[in-house]
Amino acid sequence: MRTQVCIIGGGPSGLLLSQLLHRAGIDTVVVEQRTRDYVLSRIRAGVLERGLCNLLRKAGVGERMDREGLVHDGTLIAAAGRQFRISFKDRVNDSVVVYGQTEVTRDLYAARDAMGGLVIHEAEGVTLHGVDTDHPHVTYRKDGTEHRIDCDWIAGCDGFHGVSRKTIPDTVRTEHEKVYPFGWLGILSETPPVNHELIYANHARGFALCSMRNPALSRYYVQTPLDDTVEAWSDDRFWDELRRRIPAESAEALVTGPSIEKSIAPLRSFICEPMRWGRLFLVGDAAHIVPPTGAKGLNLAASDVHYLHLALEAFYLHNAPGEVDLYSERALARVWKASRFSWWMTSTLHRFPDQTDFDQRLQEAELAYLEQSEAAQTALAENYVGLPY
Ligand code: RFL
Ligand code: PHB
Repeated sequence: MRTQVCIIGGGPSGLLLSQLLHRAGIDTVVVEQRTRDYVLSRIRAGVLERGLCNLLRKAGVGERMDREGLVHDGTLIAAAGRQFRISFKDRVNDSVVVYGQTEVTRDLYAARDAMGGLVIHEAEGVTLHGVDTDHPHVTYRKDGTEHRIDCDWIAGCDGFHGVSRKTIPDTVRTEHEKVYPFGWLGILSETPPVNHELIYANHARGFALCSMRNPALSRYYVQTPLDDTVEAWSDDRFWDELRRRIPAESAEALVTGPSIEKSIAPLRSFICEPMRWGRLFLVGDAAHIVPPTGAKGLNLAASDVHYLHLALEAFYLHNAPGEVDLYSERALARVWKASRFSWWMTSTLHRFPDQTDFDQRLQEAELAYLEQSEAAQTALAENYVGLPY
């Protein structure tokens, strides 16, 4: 088989890239190791920046998001028994949209089906070859048979545990990493959200977040030690712990019910440089991970897709082959800024196991400054709604 761009990974990055390239007349094949049901069962991001919303519209998949997504003009920060609101609208005249990653992925698969695009599922042993030549190819096994795809370019959209990044030799690749000493335990429950906007809570017992997917579906998180297991957390224990960490009025208003999903995710910051080697581009979680506190993971994947689809369009349609050389630098400039913001949100809102009294007082001062200073709120709002592409 032959295609112009072989895309490894059928998550949001790979599907969005394939859709945008297709609309520009560029041929792609998506190779995914899991089943579609598995990909659609992963509960992940919920907050979409304007840049991602615009890309979905450009890709022709924004219609349901525009109809069902919840526009949020601000967020609540709770600390020391008080809470205050940061208005994105007042500070930077912008907003975010709450619409689940699962729904984004579902819409992208529907669009891919509608255009008759190829997604190869359950591809085993995906291997990249000749990446440092002008004629790369990808091999994989399916149903016991070995297959080969020849292409001009490979887009590694295969997430943090994928094969693409590891194809870049150690001598070329630099990985920057920070692992945080805690995780997030998240649950999804078919209950009305406790508040119409998100609540980020700093508490002596640990961070908590109240989020949502729609008016009948809530998403909540609590900070947990790294060695905690899902089995140790009954639904009752989760709800009790959440109530303790959020402001009293919210705790009283909280509607609880059975969880329909429960999982623990460790928190890390990770950036791989460069994001291009030869004929391979890294996109999204394959190149970088941010802690979820700033809601930036999926949004960074989207800005990578933005830079890459324009560079490939320049290559194929506008006789401007030099644009692909700028992809890594452009994408990384934004990745580092979003990583800084995610690190700052994480550091400001969590309890660290080795937090000294001095660290604690600095955190309290940071939150007091955020509550009282319009400039500090503008900085948060500007980053939360997303820096320009
Ligand atoms: P994905 O979603 O991991 O998709 C990669 C795909 O590649 C496949 N794959 C392979 N395919 C072929 N061969 C191989 N060898 C392969 N190895 C892997 C995988 O099966 C998969 O289908 O990466 P992508 O597309 O770059 O998308 C990134 C986002 O999923 C991620 O950044 C966000 O979910 C992060 N995130 C959030 N981001 C936000 O912007 N806002 C949020 O509110 C937000 N909340 C979150 C989050 C992530 C979380 N977790 C669990 C990590 C909340 C949580 C709890
Ligand atoms: C979510 O709804 O899953 C969510 C929202 C905001 C975050 C992280 C996750 O910062």
